[in-house]
Amino acid sequence: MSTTSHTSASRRYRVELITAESEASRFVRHRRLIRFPQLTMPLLAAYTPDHWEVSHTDEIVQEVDFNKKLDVVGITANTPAAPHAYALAREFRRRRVAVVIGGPHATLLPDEVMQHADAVVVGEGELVWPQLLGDFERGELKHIYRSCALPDLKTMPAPRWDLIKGRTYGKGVTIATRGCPFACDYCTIPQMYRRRMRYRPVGEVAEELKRMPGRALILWDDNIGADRSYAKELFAAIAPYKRWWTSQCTADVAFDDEFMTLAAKSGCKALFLGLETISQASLNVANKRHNRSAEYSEVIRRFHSHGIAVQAGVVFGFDHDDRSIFRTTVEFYRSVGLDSATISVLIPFPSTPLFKRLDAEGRILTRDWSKYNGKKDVVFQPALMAPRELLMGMEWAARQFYSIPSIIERLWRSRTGLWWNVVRNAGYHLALRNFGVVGFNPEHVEQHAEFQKTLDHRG
Ligand code: B12
Ligand code: SF4
Repeated sequence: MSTTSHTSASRRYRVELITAESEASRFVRHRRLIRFPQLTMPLLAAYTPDHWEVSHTDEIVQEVDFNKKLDVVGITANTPAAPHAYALAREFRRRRVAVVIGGPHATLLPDEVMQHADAVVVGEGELVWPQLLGDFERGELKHIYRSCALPDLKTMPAPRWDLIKGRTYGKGVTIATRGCPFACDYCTIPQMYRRRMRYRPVGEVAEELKRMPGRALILWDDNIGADRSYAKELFAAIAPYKRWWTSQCTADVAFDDEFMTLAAKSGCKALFLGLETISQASLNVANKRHNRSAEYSEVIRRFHSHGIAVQAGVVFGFDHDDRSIFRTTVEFYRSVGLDSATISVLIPFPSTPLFKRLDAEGRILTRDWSKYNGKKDVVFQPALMAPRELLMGMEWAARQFYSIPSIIERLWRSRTGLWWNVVRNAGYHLALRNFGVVGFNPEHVEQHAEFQKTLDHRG
Protein backbone atom coordinates (compact mmCIF):
# COMPACT_ATOMS: atom_id res chain seq x y z
CA MET A 1 0.00 0.00 0.00
CA SER A 2 2.93 2.35 0.39
CA THR A 3 2.83 3.36 -3.26
CA THR A 4 4.01 6.92 -2.68
CA SER A 5 7.17 8.01 -4.48
CA HIS A 6 10.38 6.58 -3.04
CA THR A 7 12.81 7.68 -5.75
CA SER A 8 16.20 8.44 -4.35
CA ALA A 9 19.35 7.40 -6.19
CA SER A 10 21.15 6.11 -3.10
CA ARG A 11 18.21 4.64 -1.24
CA ARG A 12 18.25 0.97 -0.35
CA TYR A 13 14.99 -0.93 -0.24
CA ARG A 14 13.94 -4.01 1.67
CA VAL A 15 11.87 -6.84 0.30
CA GLU A 16 10.76 -9.91 2.19
CA LEU A 17 9.94 -12.98 0.10
CA ILE A 18 7.57 -15.47 1.71
CA THR A 19 6.95 -19.05 0.66
CA ALA A 20 3.42 -19.32 2.04
CA GLU A 21 2.29 -22.75 3.20
CA SER A 22 -1.22 -23.83 4.09
CA GLU A 23 -1.90 -25.00 7.62
CA ALA A 24 -2.21 -28.60 6.35
CA SER A 25 1.10 -28.38 4.55
CA ARG A 26 2.90 -26.87 7.55
CA PHE A 27 1.47 -29.63 9.72
CA VAL A 28 2.48 -32.46 7.37
CA ARG A 29 5.78 -31.15 6.03
CA HIS A 30 7.27 -29.69 9.19
CA ARG A 31 7.30 -33.22 10.62
CA ARG A 32 8.91 -34.82 7.59
CA LEU A 33 12.35 -36.33 7.93
CA ILE A 34 13.15 -35.28 4.39
CA ARG A 35 12.22 -31.76 3.40
CA PHE A 36 12.88 -30.82 -0.19
CA PRO A 37 14.49 -27.46 -0.92
CA GLN A 38 12.27 -24.91 -2.59
CA LEU A 39 13.27 -22.97 -5.65
CA THR A 40 10.71 -20.24 -6.32
CA MET A 41 11.82 -17.53 -3.89
CA PRO A 42 15.59 -18.22 -4.06
CA LEU A 43 15.27 -17.82 -7.84
CA LEU A 44 13.16 -14.66 -7.62
CA ALA A 45 15.73 -13.27 -5.17
CA ALA A 46 18.40 -13.73 -7.83
CA TYR A 47 16.36 -11.50 -10.17
CA THR A 48 16.06 -8.74 -7.53
CA PRO A 49 18.12 -5.58 -8.23
CA ASP A 50 21.22 -5.12 -6.05
CA HIS A 51 19.94 -2.05 -4.21
CA TRP A 52 17.16 -4.19 -2.75
CA GLU A 53 18.00 -6.13 0.38
CA VAL A 54 16.27 -9.52 0.17
CA SER A 55 15.19 -11.82 2.99
CA HIS A 56 13.19 -15.05 2.74
CA THR A 57 10.75 -16.73 5.11
CA ASP A 58 9.93 -20.34 4.34
CA GLU A 59 6.88 -21.19 6.40
CA ILE A 60 7.74 -24.87 6.64
CA VAL A 61 10.57 -23.98 8.99
CA GLN A 62 10.03 -20.36 10.08
CA GLU A 63 7.34 -18.04 11.42
CA VAL A 64 6.54 -14.84 9.57
CA ASP A 65 7.76 -11.71 11.37
CA PHE A 66 5.22 -8.97 10.76
CA ASN A 67 7.30 -6.37 12.54
CA LYS A 68 10.28 -6.31 10.18
CA LYS A 69 10.96 -2.96 8.55
CA LEU A 70 10.04 -3.57 4.92
CA ASP A 71 9.08 -1.79 1.73
CA VAL A 72 7.63 -4.71 -0.14
CA VAL A 73 6.51 -8.25 0.69
CA GLY A 74 6.39 -10.79 -2.14
CA ILE A 75 4.35 -13.93 -1.47
CA THR A 76 4.26 -17.11 -3.50
CA ALA A 77 1.27 -19.37 -3.01
CA ASN A 78 -0.15 -22.51 -4.53
CA THR A 79 -3.91 -23.01 -4.40
CA PRO A 80 -4.19 -24.66 -0.94
CA ALA A 81 -1.96 -21.93 0.50
CA ALA A 82 -3.98 -19.08 -1.05
CA PRO A 83 -6.36 -18.31 1.87
CA HIS A 84 -3.41 -18.30 4.27
CA ALA A 85 -1.47 -16.03 1.89
CA TYR A 86 -4.43 -13.62 1.95
CA ALA A 87 -4.31 -13.55 5.76
CA LEU A 88 -0.58 -12.75 5.65
CA ALA A 89 -1.25 -10.04 3.06
CA ARG A 90 -3.93 -8.48 5.27
CA GLU A 91 -1.51 -8.20 8.21
CA PHE A 92 1.25 -6.62 6.14
CA ARG A 93 -1.09 -4.20 4.37
CA ARG A 94 -2.42 -3.13 7.78
CA ARG A 95 1.19 -2.17 8.54
CA ARG A 96 1.34 -0.23 5.26
CA VAL A 97 3.75 -2.60 3.55
CA ALA A 98 3.06 -3.17 -0.15
CA VAL A 99 2.12 -6.78 -0.87
CA VAL A 100 2.76 -8.56 -4.17
CA ILE A 101 1.36 -12.07 -4.74
CA GLY A 102 2.49 -14.44 -7.50
CA GLY A 103 2.71 -18.16 -8.16
CA PRO A 104 0.34 -20.83 -9.48
CA HIS A 105 -2.84 -19.56 -7.79
CA ALA A 106 -2.26 -15.95 -8.86
CA THR A 107 -1.67 -17.16 -12.40
CA LEU A 108 -4.83 -19.26 -12.42
CA LEU A 109 -7.17 -16.83 -10.63
CA PRO A 110 -5.72 -13.29 -10.85
CA ASP A 111 -9.07 -11.55 -10.33
CA GLU A 112 -9.52 -13.21 -6.95
CA VAL A 113 -5.92 -12.64 -5.86
CA MET A 114 -6.07 -8.96 -6.84
CA GLN A 115 -8.59 -8.36 -4.09
CA HIS A 116 -5.96 -9.27 -1.50
CA ALA A 117 -2.78 -7.64 -2.78
CA ASP A 118 -1.39 -4.33 -3.97
CA ALA A 119 -0.03 -6.08 -7.05
CA VAL A 120 -0.55 -9.51 -8.55
CA VAL A 121 1.91 -11.19 -10.90
CA VAL A 122 0.34 -13.44 -13.51
CA GLY A 123 2.72 -16.00 -14.98
CA GLU A 124 6.46 -16.08 -14.76
CA GLY A 125 8.35 -13.54 -12.69
CA GLU A 126 11.75 -13.26 -14.37
CA LEU A 127 10.84 -10.36 -16.67
CA VAL A 128 8.24 -8.52 -14.60
CA TRP A 129 9.72 -8.65 -11.07
CA PRO A 130 12.58 -6.14 -11.65
CA GLN A 131 10.14 -3.95 -13.59
CA LEU A 132 7.60 -4.08 -10.73
CA LEU A 133 10.22 -3.09 -8.15
CA GLY A 134 11.28 -0.18 -10.38
CA ASP A 135 7.63 0.95 -10.56
CA PHE A 136 7.42 0.73 -6.78
CA GLU A 137 10.52 2.93 -6.41
CA ARG A 138 8.89 5.54 -8.65
CA GLY A 139 5.58 5.29 -6.76
CA GLU A 140 3.93 3.79 -9.83
CA LEU A 141 3.12 0.28 -8.66
CA LYS A 142 0.43 -1.24 -10.90
CA HIS A 143 -2.28 -3.56 -9.72
CA ILE A 144 -1.50 -6.34 -12.18
CA TYR A 145 1.65 -7.50 -13.99
CA ARG A 146 1.26 -10.06 -16.74
CA SER A 147 4.30 -11.80 -18.12
CA CYS A 148 3.23 -11.50 -21.77
CA ALA A 149 6.55 -12.69 -23.18
CA LEU A 150 7.76 -16.02 -21.85
CA PRO A 151 11.29 -15.72 -20.43
CA ASP A 152 13.70 -17.84 -22.48
CA LEU A 153 15.81 -18.63 -19.36
CA LYS A 154 19.11 -18.01 -21.19
CA THR A 155 21.64 -16.48 -18.75
CA MET A 156 19.35 -17.42 -15.84
CA PRO A 157 21.23 -16.50 -12.66
CA ALA A 158 21.91 -19.18 -10.06
CA PRO A 159 19.18 -19.25 -7.38
CA ARG A 160 20.16 -17.66 -4.05
CA TRP A 161 20.83 -21.02 -2.35
CA ASP A 162 21.90 -19.11 0.77
CA LEU A 163 18.22 -18.22 1.32
CA ILE A 164 17.15 -21.87 1.66
CA LYS A 165 16.66 -22.78 5.32
CA GLY A 166 16.35 -25.98 7.35
CA ARG A 167 16.44 -28.41 4.47
CA THR A 168 17.74 -31.86 5.37
CA TYR A 169 17.97 -32.76 1.69
CA GLY A 170 20.46 -29.96 1.02
CA LYS A 171 20.23 -26.74 -0.92
CA GLY A 172 21.28 -27.76 -4.41
CA VAL A 173 18.21 -26.95 -6.46
CA THR A 174 17.61 -25.46 -9.92
CA ILE A 175 15.89 -26.14 -13.24
CA ALA A 176 17.21 -27.04 -16.70
CA THR A 177 13.87 -26.81 -18.52
CA ARG A 178 10.46 -25.29 -17.92
CA GLY A 179 7.07 -26.65 -18.95
CA CYS A 180 5.68 -29.93 -20.26
CA PRO A 181 4.41 -30.76 -23.75
CA PHE A 182 1.51 -32.87 -22.42
CA ALA A 183 -1.88 -31.65 -21.22
CA CYS A 184 -3.28 -33.92 -18.52
CA ASP A 185 -6.72 -32.62 -17.61
CA TYR A 186 -6.07 -32.14 -13.87
CA CYS A 187 -2.67 -30.46 -14.23
CA THR A 188 -2.02 -26.74 -13.95
CA ILE A 189 1.27 -26.76 -15.89
CA PRO A 190 -0.42 -26.46 -19.32
CA GLN A 191 -2.37 -23.41 -18.03
CA MET A 192 0.69 -21.83 -16.41
CA TYR A 193 3.15 -22.20 -19.27
CA ARG A 194 0.76 -22.37 -22.21
CA ARG A 195 2.44 -25.63 -23.32
CA ARG A 196 5.56 -23.76 -24.40
CA MET A 197 8.77 -25.52 -23.43
CA ARG A 198 11.91 -23.62 -22.54
CA TYR A 199 15.39 -25.21 -22.41
CA ARG A 200 18.37 -23.56 -20.76
CA PRO A 201 21.64 -23.85 -22.68
CA VAL A 202 23.28 -27.12 -21.61
CA GLY A 203 26.63 -25.42 -20.94
CA GLU A 204 24.99 -22.94 -18.53
CA VAL A 205 23.24 -25.68 -16.56
CA ALA A 206 26.47 -27.70 -16.35
CA GLU A 207 28.42 -24.64 -15.13
CA GLU A 208 25.79 -23.98 -12.47
CA LEU A 209 25.76 -27.60 -11.35
CA LYS A 210 29.49 -27.46 -10.73
CA ARG A 211 28.94 -24.65 -8.22
CA MET A 212 25.84 -26.03 -6.50
CA PRO A 213 26.12 -26.71 -2.76
CA GLY A 214 26.08 -30.32 -1.51
CA ARG A 215 26.39 -33.54 -3.45
CA ALA A 216 22.68 -34.34 -3.88
CA LEU A 217 20.85 -32.05 -6.28
CA ILE A 218 17.25 -31.60 -7.40
CA LEU A 219 16.21 -30.42 -10.84
CA TRP A 220 12.64 -29.20 -10.24
CA ASP A 221 11.80 -29.51 -13.94
CA ASP A 222 8.23 -30.43 -14.79
CA ASN A 223 9.44 -33.08 -17.22
CA ILE A 224 13.21 -33.45 -17.65
CA GLY A 225 12.60 -35.93 -20.49
CA ALA A 226 10.33 -33.61 -22.50
CA ASP A 227 12.97 -33.46 -25.25
CA ARG A 228 15.05 -36.59 -24.99
CA SER A 229 17.89 -35.38 -27.20
CA TYR A 230 18.27 -32.27 -25.01
CA ALA A 231 18.19 -34.45 -21.90
CA LYS A 232 20.84 -36.82 -23.26
CA GLU A 233 23.13 -33.91 -24.11
CA LEU A 234 22.62 -32.51 -20.63
CA PHE A 235 23.30 -35.84 -18.92
CA ALA A 236 26.53 -36.30 -20.90
CA ALA A 237 27.64 -32.77 -19.96
CA ILE A 238 27.04 -33.16 -16.21
CA ALA A 239 28.38 -36.71 -15.84
CA PRO A 240 31.97 -35.58 -15.08
CA TYR A 241 30.83 -33.70 -11.94
CA LYS A 242 29.79 -36.94 -10.23
CA ARG A 243 26.80 -35.39 -8.47
CA TRP A 244 23.71 -37.32 -7.40
CA TRP A 245 20.51 -35.90 -8.74
CA THR A 246 16.76 -36.43 -9.01
CA SER A 247 14.03 -34.84 -11.10
CA GLN A 248 10.58 -35.46 -12.62
CA CYS A 249 9.77 -37.26 -15.84
CA THR A 250 7.17 -39.23 -17.80
CA ALA A 251 7.34 -43.03 -17.59
CA ASP A 252 7.91 -43.63 -21.31
CA VAL A 253 11.64 -42.76 -20.99
CA ALA A 254 12.11 -46.21 -19.45
CA PHE A 255 12.02 -47.70 -22.95
CA ASP A 256 14.82 -45.45 -24.25
CA ASP A 257 17.95 -47.34 -23.20
CA GLU A 258 20.31 -44.54 -24.23
CA PHE A 259 18.36 -42.06 -22.07
CA MET A 260 18.40 -44.40 -19.10
CA THR A 261 22.08 -45.28 -19.44
CA LEU A 262 23.16 -41.63 -19.75
CA ALA A 263 20.88 -40.60 -16.86
CA ALA A 264 22.39 -43.31 -14.63
CA LYS A 265 25.97 -42.40 -15.62
CA SER A 266 25.32 -38.73 -14.87
CA GLY A 267 24.35 -39.58 -11.28
CA CYS A 268 20.55 -39.87 -11.48
CA LYS A 269 19.52 -41.77 -8.36
CA ALA A 270 15.74 -41.45 -8.55
CA LEU A 271 13.03 -39.94 -10.75
CA PHE A 272 9.53 -38.88 -9.83
CA LEU A 273 7.09 -40.45 -12.30
CA GLY A 274 3.48 -39.30 -12.40
CA LEU A 275 2.06 -42.82 -12.70
CA GLU A 276 -1.16 -41.52 -11.05
CA THR A 277 -3.39 -44.59 -11.36
CA ILE A 278 -3.20 -48.23 -12.38
CA SER A 279 -6.56 -47.84 -14.18
CA GLN A 280 -6.00 -47.27 -17.91
CA ALA A 281 -9.61 -46.12 -18.27
CA SER A 282 -8.93 -43.33 -15.77
CA LEU A 283 -5.67 -42.40 -17.49
CA ASN A 284 -7.55 -42.10 -20.78
CA VAL A 285 -10.24 -39.86 -19.29
CA ALA A 286 -7.51 -37.68 -17.73
CA ASN A 287 -5.93 -37.21 -21.18
CA LYS A 288 -2.88 -39.12 -19.96
CA ARG A 289 -2.72 -41.78 -22.65
CA HIS A 290 1.07 -41.47 -22.76
CA ASN A 291 0.97 -43.55 -19.54
CA ARG A 292 0.19 -47.21 -20.15
CA SER A 293 -0.62 -48.93 -16.90
CA ALA A 294 0.00 -52.38 -18.43
CA GLU A 295 3.65 -51.31 -18.80
CA TYR A 296 4.15 -50.01 -15.23
CA SER A 297 5.70 -53.23 -14.02
CA GLU A 298 8.21 -53.21 -16.90
CA VAL A 299 8.87 -49.46 -16.43
CA ILE A 300 9.82 -50.01 -12.80
CA ARG A 301 11.93 -53.07 -13.68
CA ARG A 302 13.87 -51.08 -16.28
CA PHE A 303 14.49 -48.19 -13.89
CA HIS A 304 15.83 -50.61 -11.32
CA SER A 305 18.05 -52.34 -13.87
CA HIS A 306 19.77 -48.95 -14.36
CA GLY A 307 20.05 -48.38 -10.61
CA ILE A 308 17.47 -45.57 -10.61
CA ALA A 309 14.71 -45.60 -7.99
CA VAL A 310 11.12 -44.67 -8.82
CA GLN A 311 9.12 -42.23 -6.73
CA ALA A 312 5.59 -42.51 -8.11
CA GLY A 313 2.81 -39.97 -7.92
CA VAL A 314 -0.25 -42.01 -6.89
CA VAL A 315 -3.66 -40.37 -7.07
CA PHE A 316 -7.03 -41.79 -6.03
CA GLY A 317 -10.46 -40.51 -7.01
CA PHE A 318 -10.61 -40.74 -10.79
CA ASP A 319 -14.02 -41.55 -12.21
CA HIS A 320 -13.25 -45.24 -12.76
CA ASP A 321 -11.95 -45.75 -9.23
CA ASP A 322 -14.26 -47.93 -7.16
CA ARG A 323 -13.75 -49.11 -3.56
CA SER A 324 -11.31 -51.81 -4.65
CA ILE A 325 -8.77 -49.37 -6.13
CA PHE A 326 -6.96 -48.79 -2.82
CA ARG A 327 -6.23 -52.45 -2.17
CA THR A 328 -5.38 -53.35 -5.77
CA THR A 329 -3.01 -50.39 -6.05
CA VAL A 330 -1.09 -51.27 -2.89
CA GLU A 331 -0.93 -54.96 -3.84
CA PHE A 332 0.38 -54.07 -7.29
CA TYR A 333 3.08 -51.69 -6.09
CA ARG A 334 4.22 -54.14 -3.42
CA SER A 335 4.53 -56.87 -6.03
CA VAL A 336 6.67 -54.75 -8.38
CA GLY A 337 8.89 -53.26 -5.68
CA LEU A 338 7.97 -49.58 -6.12
CA ASP A 339 10.53 -47.61 -4.13
CA SER A 340 8.36 -44.82 -2.79
CA ALA A 341 5.19 -42.91 -3.60
CA THR A 342 3.48 -39.59 -3.00
CA ILE A 343 -0.10 -40.65 -2.31
CA SER A 344 -2.96 -38.15 -2.60
CA VAL A 345 -6.58 -37.73 -3.57
CA LEU A 346 -7.39 -36.05 -6.86
CA ILE A 347 -7.49 -32.25 -6.68
CA PRO A 348 -9.50 -30.42 -9.35
CA PHE A 349 -7.45 -27.21 -9.38
CA PRO A 350 -9.32 -24.11 -10.53
CA SER A 351 -9.06 -23.30 -14.26
CA THR A 352 -8.10 -26.84 -15.24
CA PRO A 353 -10.29 -28.85 -17.67
CA LEU A 354 -11.01 -31.24 -14.79
CA PHE A 355 -12.36 -28.45 -12.59
CA LYS A 356 -14.52 -27.13 -15.42
CA ARG A 357 -15.97 -30.58 -16.15
CA LEU A 358 -16.74 -31.39 -12.50
CA ASP A 359 -18.19 -27.93 -11.99
CA ALA A 360 -20.45 -28.34 -15.03
CA GLU A 361 -21.59 -31.69 -13.58
CA GLY A 362 -22.37 -30.06 -10.21
CA ARG A 363 -19.68 -32.15 -8.47
CA ILE A 364 -17.49 -29.40 -6.96
CA LEU A 365 -18.32 -29.50 -3.24
CA THR A 366 -16.41 -26.45 -2.03
CA ARG A 367 -14.44 -23.48 -3.26
CA ASP A 368 -12.56 -23.19 0.02
CA TRP A 369 -9.11 -23.44 -1.56
CA SER A 370 -7.46 -24.44 1.72
CA LYS A 371 -9.23 -27.79 1.26
CA TYR A 372 -7.52 -28.32 -2.12
CA ASN A 373 -4.63 -30.04 -0.34
CA GLY A 374 -4.99 -33.64 -1.57
CA LYS A 375 -4.30 -35.08 1.88
CA LYS A 376 -6.90 -33.98 4.40
CA ASP A 377 -9.96 -33.10 2.33
CA VAL A 378 -11.92 -34.25 -0.72
CA VAL A 379 -13.40 -31.30 -2.60
CA PHE A 380 -15.48 -33.04 -5.25
CA GLN A 381 -18.07 -35.77 -5.49
CA PRO A 382 -16.31 -38.96 -6.67
CA ALA A 383 -18.18 -41.08 -9.24
CA LEU A 384 -18.20 -44.44 -7.48
CA MET A 385 -17.91 -43.75 -3.75
CA ALA A 386 -18.57 -41.13 -1.11
CA PRO A 387 -16.01 -38.34 -0.59
CA ARG A 388 -15.21 -39.60 2.89
CA GLU A 389 -14.63 -43.13 1.60
CA LEU A 390 -12.15 -41.70 -0.89
CA LEU A 391 -10.29 -39.85 1.85
CA MET A 392 -10.26 -42.82 4.21
CA GLY A 393 -9.25 -45.19 1.43
CA MET A 394 -6.34 -42.95 0.38
CA GLU A 395 -5.18 -42.69 3.98
CA TRP A 396 -5.49 -46.47 4.44
CA ALA A 397 -3.56 -47.13 1.21
CA ALA A 398 -0.77 -44.75 2.33
CA ARG A 399 -0.47 -46.59 5.66
CA GLN A 400 -0.47 -49.97 3.94
CA PHE A 401 2.13 -48.84 1.43
CA TYR A 402 4.39 -47.46 4.17
CA SER A 403 3.78 -50.30 6.66
CA ILE A 404 6.97 -52.06 7.79
CA PRO A 405 6.16 -55.35 5.96
CA SER A 406 5.43 -53.40 2.76
CA ILE A 407 8.64 -51.37 3.05
CA ILE A 408 10.67 -54.55 3.53
CA GLU A 409 8.96 -56.32 0.61
CA ARG A 410 9.25 -53.37 -1.78
CA LEU A 411 12.87 -52.59 -1.00
CA TRP A 412 13.78 -56.28 -1.15
CA ARG A 413 12.32 -56.46 -4.66
CA SER A 414 13.80 -53.11 -5.73
CA ARG A 415 17.33 -53.42 -4.30
CA THR A 416 18.00 -49.97 -5.71
CA GLY A 417 19.68 -47.17 -3.79
CA LEU A 418 18.93 -48.87 -0.48
CA TRP A 419 20.65 -46.28 1.71
CA TRP A 420 18.51 -43.58 0.18
CA ASN A 421 15.34 -45.59 -0.03
CA VAL A 422 15.39 -46.77 3.58
CA VAL A 423 15.63 -43.20 4.86
CA ARG A 424 12.93 -42.05 2.48
CA ASN A 425 10.49 -44.80 3.46
CA ALA A 426 11.21 -44.40 7.14
CA GLY A 427 10.49 -40.68 6.75
CA TYR A 428 7.06 -41.33 5.25
CA HIS A 429 6.32 -44.06 7.79
CA LEU A 430 7.06 -41.76 10.73
CA ALA A 431 5.18 -38.83 9.19
CA LEU A 432 2.06 -41.01 8.91
CA ARG A 433 2.31 -41.89 12.59
CA ASN A 434 1.94 -38.19 13.33
CA PHE A 435 -0.85 -37.62 10.85
CA GLY A 436 -3.73 -38.10 13.28
CA VAL A 437 -6.42 -39.42 10.94
CA VAL A 438 -6.41 -43.20 10.43
CA GLY A 439 -8.21 -44.42 7.32
CA PHE A 440 -9.72 -47.80 6.45
CA ASN A 441 -10.35 -49.92 3.41
CA PRO A 442 -13.77 -48.85 2.05
CA GLU A 443 -14.28 -52.39 0.70
CA HIS A 444 -14.95 -53.31 4.33
CA VAL A 445 -17.07 -50.30 5.12
CA GLU A 446 -19.63 -52.51 6.92
CA GLN A 447 -17.05 -53.08 9.65
CA HIS A 448 -17.10 -49.39 10.39
CA ALA A 449 -20.61 -49.13 11.71
CA GLU A 450 -20.18 -45.64 13.13
CA PHE A 451 -18.96 -44.42 9.80
CA GLN A 452 -21.73 -46.13 7.87
CA LYS A 453 -24.43 -44.53 10.01
CA THR A 454 -23.22 -41.10 8.98
CA LEU A 455 -22.65 -42.02 5.36
CA ASP A 456 -25.03 -40.35 3.01
CA HIS A 457 -24.13 -40.35 -0.64
CA ARG A 458 -22.32 -37.01 -0.47
CA GLY A 459 -20.25 -38.26 2.47
C1 B12 B 1 8.96 -28.28 -6.40
C2 B12 B 1 7.49 -28.52 -6.29
C3 B12 B 1 7.00 -29.02 -5.11
C4 B12 B 1 7.91 -29.37 -3.93
C5 B12 B 1 8.33 -28.11 -3.16
C6 B12 B 1 7.22 -27.10 -3.03
C7 B12 B 1 7.68 -25.69 -3.20
N1 B12 B 1 6.94 -24.78 -2.61
O1 B12 B 1 8.66 -25.39 -3.84
C8 B12 B 1 7.03 -30.33 -3.11
C9 B12 B 1 7.37 -31.75 -3.49
C10 B12 B 1 7.13 -30.21 -1.59
C11 B12 B 1 5.64 -29.97 -3.65
C12 B12 B 1 4.50 -30.29 -2.99
C13 B12 B 1 3.25 -29.94 -3.45
N2 B12 B 1 2.94 -29.44 -4.64
CO1 B12 B 1 4.25 -28.86 -5.91
N3 B12 B 1 5.36 -28.38 -7.27
C14 B12 B 1 6.64 -28.23 -7.39
C15 B12 B 1 7.04 -27.84 -8.82
C16 B12 B 1 7.36 -29.11 -9.58
C17 B12 B 1 8.14 -26.88 -9.00
C18 B12 B 1 8.00 -25.57 -8.21
C19 B12 B 1 9.11 -24.68 -8.63
O2 B12 B 1 10.10 -24.57 -7.97
N4 B12 B 1 8.96 -24.08 -9.82
C20 B12 B 1 9.97 -23.20 -10.39
C21 B12 B 1 9.62 -21.80 -9.98
C22 B12 B 1 10.68 -20.86 -10.43
O3 B12 B 1 8.40 -21.55 -10.66
P1 B12 B 1 7.11 -20.98 -9.89
O4 B12 B 1 7.04 -21.47 -8.53
O5 B12 B 1 5.91 -21.13 -10.77
O6 B12 B 1 7.46 -19.42 -9.84
C23 B12 B 1 7.50 -18.62 -11.00
C24 B12 B 1 6.18 -17.88 -11.25
O7 B12 B 1 5.06 -18.58 -10.80
C25 B12 B 1 6.38 -16.57 -10.58
N5 B12 B 1 6.11 -16.46 -9.15
C26 B12 B 1 5.81 -17.40 -8.26
N6 B12 B 1 5.62 -16.86 -7.07
C27 B12 B 1 5.82 -15.56 -7.17
C28 B12 B 1 5.75 -14.55 -6.23
C29 B12 B 1 6.02 -13.25 -6.62
C30 B12 B 1 5.97 -12.17 -5.61
C31 B12 B 1 6.36 -12.97 -7.98
C32 B12 B 1 6.69 -11.60 -8.39
C33 B12 B 1 6.42 -13.99 -8.92
C34 B12 B 1 6.14 -15.27 -8.51
O8 B12 B 1 7.76 -16.31 -10.77
C35 B12 B 1 8.51 -17.52 -10.72
C36 B12 B 1 9.57 -17.43 -11.78
O9 B12 B 1 9.00 -17.39 -13.06
C37 B12 B 1 5.69 -27.20 -9.30
C38 B12 B 1 5.50 -27.15 -10.79
C39 B12 B 1 5.99 -25.83 -11.34
N7 B12 B 1 6.45 -25.84 -12.54
O10 B12 B 1 5.96 -24.80 -10.72
C40 B12 B 1 4.67 -28.01 -8.55
C41 B12 B 1 3.34 -27.36 -8.12
C42 B12 B 1 3.63 -25.97 -7.62
N8 B12 B 1 2.90 -28.18 -7.02
C43 B12 B 1 1.67 -28.35 -7.01
C44 B12 B 1 0.98 -29.08 -6.02
C45 B12 B 1 -0.47 -29.37 -6.30
C46 B12 B 1 1.61 -29.53 -4.87
C47 B12 B 1 0.94 -30.23 -3.69
C48 B12 B 1 -0.36 -29.60 -3.23
C49 B12 B 1 0.76 -31.70 -4.07
C50 B12 B 1 0.10 -32.52 -2.97
N9 B12 B 1 -1.08 -33.03 -3.26
O11 B12 B 1 0.62 -32.70 -1.93
C51 B12 B 1 2.03 -30.15 -2.63
C52 B12 B 1 1.80 -28.91 -1.75
C53 B12 B 1 2.90 -28.73 -0.80
C54 B12 B 1 2.98 -27.34 -0.29
N10 B12 B 1 4.17 -26.86 -0.22
O12 B12 B 1 2.00 -26.72 0.02
C55 B12 B 1 0.97 -27.67 -8.18
C56 B12 B 1 0.26 -26.41 -7.71
C57 B12 B 1 -1.04 -26.19 -8.44
C58 B12 B 1 -1.78 -25.04 -7.87
N11 B12 B 1 -2.86 -24.69 -8.50
O13 B12 B 1 -1.47 -24.47 -6.88
C59 B12 B 1 2.14 -27.46 -9.14
C60 B12 B 1 2.06 -26.24 -10.07
C61 B12 B 1 2.32 -28.76 -9.98
C62 B12 B 1 1.23 -29.09 -10.94
N12 B12 B 1 1.49 -30.08 -11.78
O14 B12 B 1 0.15 -28.57 -11.01
N13 B12 B 1 5.72 -29.33 -4.81
S1 SF4 C 1 2.78 -35.09 -17.89
FE1 SF4 C 1 2.90 -34.31 -15.78
S2 SF4 C 1 3.55 -32.15 -15.92
FE2 SF4 C 1 2.91 -32.84 -17.98
S3 SF4 C 1 0.80 -32.17 -18.13
FE3 SF4 C 1 0.76 -34.28 -17.41
S4 SF4 C 1 0.75 -34.15 -15.14
FE4 SF4 C 1 1.33 -32.13 -15.95
